[in-house]
Amino acid sequence: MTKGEQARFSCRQHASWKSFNLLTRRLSFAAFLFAGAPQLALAHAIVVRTSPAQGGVGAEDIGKVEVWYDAGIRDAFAALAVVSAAGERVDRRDAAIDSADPSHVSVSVNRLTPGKYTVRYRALSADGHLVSGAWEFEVRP
Ligand SMILES: [Cu+2]
Repeated sequence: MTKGEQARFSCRQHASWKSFNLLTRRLSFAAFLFAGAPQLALAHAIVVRTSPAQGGVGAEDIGKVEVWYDAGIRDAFAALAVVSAAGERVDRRDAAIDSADPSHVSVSVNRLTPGKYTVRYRALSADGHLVSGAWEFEVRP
């Protein structure tokens, strides 16, 4: 199983647990406390904002690329990579979680030449599931 397949598998697994939690809410209060409460305490992170935005335009001297999740993520696997249309990595490989905001990850980039760029993100959310994906932006002359 590739990493991508594992991530998709995790998401499906998470979705079924979510449905399970919704079901337990409809059961009696005692049953909810017994079966549903422990899972509800762990949050599954999703991306809520990026800079530049998906499909947006960035300046040549943008300096950094950023992503915000809806909840804090775990340190270990936070990654952000910026790749040019030619497939070259243009970030400085220094992706880091903001010490003042654990839901914010940024990576610095060299001066960007005009063209299309893809940003790949990956993070481990508090519930232990891997969250990953990509978005694109463009630098215009
Ligand atoms: Cu999850």
